[in-house]
Amino acid sequence: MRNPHHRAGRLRSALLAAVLLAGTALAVGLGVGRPDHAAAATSLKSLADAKGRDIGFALDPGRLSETAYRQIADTEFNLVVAENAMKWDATEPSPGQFTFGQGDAVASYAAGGGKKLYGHTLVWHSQLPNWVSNLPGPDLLQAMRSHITGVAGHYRGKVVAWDVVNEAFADGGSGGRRDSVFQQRIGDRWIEEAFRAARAADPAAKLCINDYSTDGVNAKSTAIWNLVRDFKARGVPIDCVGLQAHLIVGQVPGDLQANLQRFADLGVDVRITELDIRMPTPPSAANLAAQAADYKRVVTACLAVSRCAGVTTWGITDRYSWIPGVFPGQGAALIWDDNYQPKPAYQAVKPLFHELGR
Ligand code: 9MR
Repeated sequence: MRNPHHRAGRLRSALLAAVLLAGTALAVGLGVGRPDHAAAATSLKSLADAKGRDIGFALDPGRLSETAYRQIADTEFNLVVAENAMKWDATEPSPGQFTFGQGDAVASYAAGGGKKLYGHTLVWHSQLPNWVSNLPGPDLLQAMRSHITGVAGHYRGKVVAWDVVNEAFADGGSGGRRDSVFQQRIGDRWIEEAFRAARAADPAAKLCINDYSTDGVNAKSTAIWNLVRDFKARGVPIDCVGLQAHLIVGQVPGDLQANLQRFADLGVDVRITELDIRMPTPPSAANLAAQAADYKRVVTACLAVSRCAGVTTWGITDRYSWIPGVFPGQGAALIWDDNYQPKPAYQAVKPLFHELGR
């Protein structure tokens, strides 16, 4: 050191910085960080509200008793979807016996916080009770209609939109339907039967078809595009298409925006419904930075399409994400880490709602 005074000054600054850092860490640890109104003024929610777009998250109502979960849920999102609570196994575990306890917890959380409620999902081959899978064709159609009537009727006037049909198309390049019980026993018309029943049960809700690996232009997304075009031509009710966007870091399709736009051009709304972007765990700094750029790409693509209603992430914190359970060694896919700290992806997404859009 050429000048001892500079050295002492640097030491003092370093000490001060350390004290400030420790204080901040303590405050964050104690949950006494920014006052709520200051957080709210710069939240994703407030920025999305100002743009007229939705920023949503998949809610597990069992987690709301956790302070950090609740604080982020309250502050950062203007739309809520039930991660599991409104699925068939949760809402009609036995024939005609509807159980809405968990679903109602999600609905009342949304209503209490002035957030939109998104319905997920009326008909899906997964999380389907055995009694449904075992029905012969005519009974299955009847059971599907009455399930839709029961669930969409119960939430009538409360949901802005329903994923009426989830994951009905096959993986791979066939462009065909998934070989589900509905497809096998009812045939092609099962999807339109579901949409007609949903319209009758809740005429105000937007009715969506939702799927994964349909984010770019490919055989599967084109199969859905063809279905929407056909429904529009024949007057079968359909209002929106959900792209789940369960993505892998570094692999956001370059034609995501073009894909959103081609659906919008059919006269339906579009939405990113289940966004997460996974990577090997533990996450490297490079992958977290790449993930931030990827989140930015996805949100930017939505904001660039005026009929893109918004973006929903499939959870809040990496701690409770579905990914590690299904893809061992993968995770870190959301925008808050295991300890509820905002990740680079959070910082990357936030200004977009400010800068871009209609
Ligand atoms: O996140 C959900 C997880 O808790 C459930 O165990 C799982 C059961 O299949 O469903 C997960 O959510 C799925 C969503 O409902 C539809 N698209 C794929 C999601 C991730 O599997």
